[in-house]
Amino acid sequence: SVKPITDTIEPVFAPSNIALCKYWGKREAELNLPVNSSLSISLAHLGSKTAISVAEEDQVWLNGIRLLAEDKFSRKVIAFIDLFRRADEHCVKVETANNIPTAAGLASSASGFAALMLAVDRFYGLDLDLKVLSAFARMGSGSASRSLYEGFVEWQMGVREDGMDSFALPLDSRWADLRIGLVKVSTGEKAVDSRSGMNRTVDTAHLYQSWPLQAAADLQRLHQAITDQNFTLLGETAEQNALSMHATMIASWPPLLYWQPDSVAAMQSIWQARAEGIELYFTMDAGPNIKLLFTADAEAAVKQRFPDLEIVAPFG
Ligand code: 2P0
Repeated sequence: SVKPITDTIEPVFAPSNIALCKYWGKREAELNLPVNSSLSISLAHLGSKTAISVAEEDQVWLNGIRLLAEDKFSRKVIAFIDLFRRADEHCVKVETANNIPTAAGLASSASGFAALMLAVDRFYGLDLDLKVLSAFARMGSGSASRSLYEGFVEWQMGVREDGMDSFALPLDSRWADLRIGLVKVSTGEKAVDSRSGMNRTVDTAHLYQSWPLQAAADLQRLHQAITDQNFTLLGETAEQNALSMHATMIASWPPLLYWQPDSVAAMQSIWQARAEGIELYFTMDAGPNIKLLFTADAEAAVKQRFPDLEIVAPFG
């Protein structure tokens, strides 16, 4: 149990991330321990900024709006703060601002809990090292473990029961001309959140049994692709990994299909582009939006097909 070292801190930033090898399924729910290791790429300037200050009563603000105390996100944030303070100690105001659409499959909980972890570290003067911050951020939201770093990041599943070896580390490889394109099919709240979605898949889909093997093989291939700067291998692996994850969701009961007609239209347009020789691939998370993977030389051709694209250069 610790006391804040200051009444307030400046906002702390953490990037959002997109997994090329997905995290899908927990082996332990309390500590958020994953069934498989995952590998992501952080989204540079897109993410969350979080500040904490002492307050009269606990309160969570999201994008300038105060959330109700019983709001799901608000309760998760306060439960996370409670990992680091005694309940009777002091109240806090947590202010988070996202520059990405919330709950639209663009992983705002990843950057949100990573920024919250960094803010908690500063507010309470914990001065924990990044591995420990990543392991604690994981308890707020699994994918948050990866949002502590820029660039390529691997979350190692770990084997320990206490979860302290289940944290993310950055890869030291850069890929200057890599681009990510965000195709916004829908920015509305989704009906089934990732946590319930993955639990349902683990509990009801026989197809899920093959997922850990797929993920382990894809992780190896992605390391190879990054080492060799082999974009075809990177794109093919990421796309197959995402579709394999979605296959396990579709095979759940009740079925879980995050796709909308526009998601499928985008996939078909991507496959058509590939048939025409453009190196364009996609990945998708627990939502209808499509994330494009391409390199700088294909940018003009990609923009022609997806005019409203938000493009991120993860390595600047
Ligand atoms: C990922 N997703 O690797 C995968 C792909 C969604 C699909 O990590 O229950 O919000 O808080 O640990 O981190 C989203 O799941 O779930 C996620 P919890 P989280 O990006």
